[in-house]
Amino acid sequence: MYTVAAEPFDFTFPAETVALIVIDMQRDFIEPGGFGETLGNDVALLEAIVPTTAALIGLFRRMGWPVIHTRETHAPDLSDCPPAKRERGNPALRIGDEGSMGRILIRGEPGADIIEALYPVEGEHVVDKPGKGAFYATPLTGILKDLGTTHLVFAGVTTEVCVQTTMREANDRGFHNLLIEDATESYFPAFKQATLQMIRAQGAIVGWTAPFSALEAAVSRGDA
Ligand code: C5J
Repeated sequence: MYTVAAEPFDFTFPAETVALIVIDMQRDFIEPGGFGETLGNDVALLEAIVPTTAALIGLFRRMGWPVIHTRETHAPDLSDCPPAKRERGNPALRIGDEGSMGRILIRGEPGADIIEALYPVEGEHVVDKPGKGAFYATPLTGILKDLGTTHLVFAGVTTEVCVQTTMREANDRGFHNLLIEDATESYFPAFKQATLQMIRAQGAIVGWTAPFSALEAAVSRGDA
């Protein structure tokens, strides 16, 4: 078992059954001109976690542990995008509209793809999800079952929306969840901090949180 100095207490995981889920590190959320910016957000905040997230993915790849990427995307005909989602609010551009990186959050469009710095390599699963949670209407449950996964490490954006929703879904399905604090971000720093607190409250009610350095240190100490 590897032991990570985490909050609210140590997170232990077996090498054989751990997997990393990187949530929605897509151009539409992180790069100027994408969906995130059309909603009025400062996308630079999200870009800041790219180096740590790259290091985290690199660690899993070196260890030979599975890496799963998710993308929040919809079919070109929007058949998997409920009007309640598309029509919500007053954004400059809605899901499916033509933006500077193609149609917003549409599968196959440049903006819906994962940013170059974190691009999946051959053999890594990429899960397209129409909702905020990665378990809803996706093959993720089957992928994790086939891998034999019991423990999940999380990274990605945004902390309080797709990351937190997926962690709660995973928690209800019996997974042990660790969120890497400096590999997740929100357009609203206060929401990120509140989410970290919510996740680890009441004795890790949803999961654990730790900085990437704590995971690195655990891996350096080795399996014990
Ligand atoms: C949002 C996400 N925030 N990936 N999506 O709409 O968190």
